[in-house]
Amino acid sequence: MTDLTAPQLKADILRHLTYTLGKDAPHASRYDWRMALSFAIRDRIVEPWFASTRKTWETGHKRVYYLSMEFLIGRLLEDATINLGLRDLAEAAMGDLGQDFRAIVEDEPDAALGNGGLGRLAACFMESMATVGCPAYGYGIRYEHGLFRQRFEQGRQVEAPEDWLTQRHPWEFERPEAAYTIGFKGHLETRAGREVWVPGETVLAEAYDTPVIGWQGKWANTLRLWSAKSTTLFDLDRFNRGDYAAAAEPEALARTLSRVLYPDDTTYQGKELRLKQEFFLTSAALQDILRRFTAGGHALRDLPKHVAIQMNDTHPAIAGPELIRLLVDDHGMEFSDAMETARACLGYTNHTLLPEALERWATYTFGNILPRHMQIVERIDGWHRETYPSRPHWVGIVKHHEVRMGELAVIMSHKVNGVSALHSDLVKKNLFSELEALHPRIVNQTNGVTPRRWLKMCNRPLAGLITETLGDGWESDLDRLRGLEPHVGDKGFLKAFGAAKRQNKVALAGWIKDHCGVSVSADALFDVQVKRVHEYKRQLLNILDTIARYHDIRQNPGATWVPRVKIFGGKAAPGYAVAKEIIHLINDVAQVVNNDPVVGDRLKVVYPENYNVSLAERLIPAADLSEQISTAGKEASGTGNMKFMMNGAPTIGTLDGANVEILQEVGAENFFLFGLTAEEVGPRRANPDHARDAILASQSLQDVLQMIAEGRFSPEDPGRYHQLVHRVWHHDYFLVASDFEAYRTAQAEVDRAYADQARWLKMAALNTARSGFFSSDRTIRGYMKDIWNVTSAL
Ligand code: 26V
Repeated sequence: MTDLTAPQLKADILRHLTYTLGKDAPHASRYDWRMALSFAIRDRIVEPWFASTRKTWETGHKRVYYLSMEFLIGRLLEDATINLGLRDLAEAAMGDLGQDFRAIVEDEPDAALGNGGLGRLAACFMESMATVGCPAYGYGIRYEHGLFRQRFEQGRQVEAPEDWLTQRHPWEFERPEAAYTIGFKGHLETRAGREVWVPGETVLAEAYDTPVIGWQGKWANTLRLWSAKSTTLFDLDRFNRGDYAAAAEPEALARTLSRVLYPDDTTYQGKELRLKQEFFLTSAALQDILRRFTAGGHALRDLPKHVAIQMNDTHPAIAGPELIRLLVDDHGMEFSDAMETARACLGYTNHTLLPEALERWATYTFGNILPRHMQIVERIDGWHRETYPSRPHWVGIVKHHEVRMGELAVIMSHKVNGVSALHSDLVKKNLFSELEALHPRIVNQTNGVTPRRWLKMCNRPLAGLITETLGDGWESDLDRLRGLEPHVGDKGFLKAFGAAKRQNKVALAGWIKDHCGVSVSADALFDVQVKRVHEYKRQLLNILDTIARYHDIRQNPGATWVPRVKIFGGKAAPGYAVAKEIIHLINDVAQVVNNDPVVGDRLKVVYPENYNVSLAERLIPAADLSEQISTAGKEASGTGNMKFMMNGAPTIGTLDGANVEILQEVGAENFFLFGLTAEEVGPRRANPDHARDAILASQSLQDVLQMIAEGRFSPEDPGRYHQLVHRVWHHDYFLVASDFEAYRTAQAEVDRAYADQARWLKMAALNTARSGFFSSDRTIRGYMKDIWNVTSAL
């Protein structure tokens, strides 16, 4: 793996610069150099990739297929060099060529083919499956435009299209030979007693493969993304008649299917195009899976022995009916056998309990776009009703003229999993309790994150210290971090730990100065909340606390203050007005606080634009405090919380999602716990005066709301936040007011702990030392054993 030398790598880079890019070194741009380096690195992935594929074929090993509408990959260049053990060599080779490796790495656009947690989890899983040697394909859509770019104009979020594919994507291989026809609409005909679907529209799904290399290059899998092409290339008749725009219409229309990622992860809105995208991905994947399976010469009844298909949320839940359609209509299997076969292959992961995010399609829309599938869904529902006669009348897939994708996914799966212990419990007890009672199948797989990207790559100072202290090997055996525990009593170690954190903070301070125009001190406590902006995640609670702190500093500037930098990051769905208002408020508060001479370094507020994977890699290693403050019962797991923990940032958080398990691992003395529990939330809400009572009991909250209502942060438009303040008083569904005082108390405890640097560093180091459980390698091994029934091929 590392038998490559710097001169060889240099020669490879120059060869690609010359023969792949057609550029002479003196005239090469940074882009050219990045391409040349990427191709040279990619060359090193191809061998292990072929070897892995070959071995899987030869041994007939079971394969996992991970179906996801989102893969939030980020950049790939540095990640690939790290997993190949070539990072330092690549840096040296580029240096020899007069190029700055860091600048080259940062020239790569993020592949932002996802919204947030769900998509990033899929990316971490791909890396972990390759690391543990689980033969797998990821299937997704090759969106031309990923998640929108976010800018602020006078504090307001403005969206612009993202265009990662306008540059060449050096990691993928186009596979024109792997293309499938996907049908929509049309009608059904009965031929020889069988239903036949005659689609009214068709598009072509063409494959693009990206190899995913695991740690130390021992195994590589494939991420296969589908791009939509027209089945009829070009309308020559129209062209000849001079109607040039119309001639290109079929191509343009087909391509809309893979044009853009849906940017709304808050509310499901029965949009036809979304359903078509979901079917496009799913049908292409299943056709590909069956083609590969039959090429292996097996009988279709043996599918579950060789194939495990995981549905990442309900987005690909049409996989149940589509697999049945392919087995019955195309391969002549009996319906009941097809049911059994499909269910033995399929698994479903639930990622949210929020009712507004659960997918339901009007039977009208569903039946219009997928007439045969509508018929099959009804057949499945009937089968389920007959198989479980005790099924309550309100349970089922088709209800009130809607197809409920959650119920469909559960019924079609042999295993269903939640993503943290608490969440899985709630899925079992609330969301699917009746289905679970009829046929228990819900299990837990607590999420994880890949320590290669989220520690080794993004935090070189800390990773270096860990290797110095523990030696090599922790990267793929993260429980070894426990070996740091004996060192947290050692002053020298703590000092080095603090120095690593400080180095990251200094680097971030420089970046903030350059990109946000705000000077922050690296001595201040860096308090970070980065994630999608959602009411349930309660960025509002954080900014209200920030205002309270601002108010107190102004009242008493002479007191001893632990200086803080409040750092926010995250996008709001373009149509989510309340979330956008919260962003605006945070930016308005930043303006006032950062320019108040009374405050100085005691408090700063920064909100960099366009939070994405790359920015996360910059912020998380520099964080002192991790904000995980959702209303209990609402955050399925969280994965950012795990990244902060690994990077030595203690959490201030509620008992929600995986915070519960973080608290368990790290111990209460190293976690700032506050707030209502999931069980207390319901009864609290039942009191119609809950917000009013909480506000009247807190002078501080009254002052804060008063300041906002008076226009202290929007002097040019004093009424700007009247509605927002009104909502806190009268429609505080997420219990911001009820948790406010508890949050303030926890924040005061944070100040006290940070003021004692020896105590703080110990807490921080213990967070890293006890984060081993949150490696996605552990999660993937759990899926392999409990859901997929597949072993490592290594
Ligand atoms: C939902 C929807 C609704 C329909 C339209 C498009 C769309 C796109 C994405 C989503 C995803 C919402 C679910 C989600 O992202 N859940 C997050 O999953 C993370 C990984 O399991 C978990 O850590 C977070 O707590 C959870 O919010």
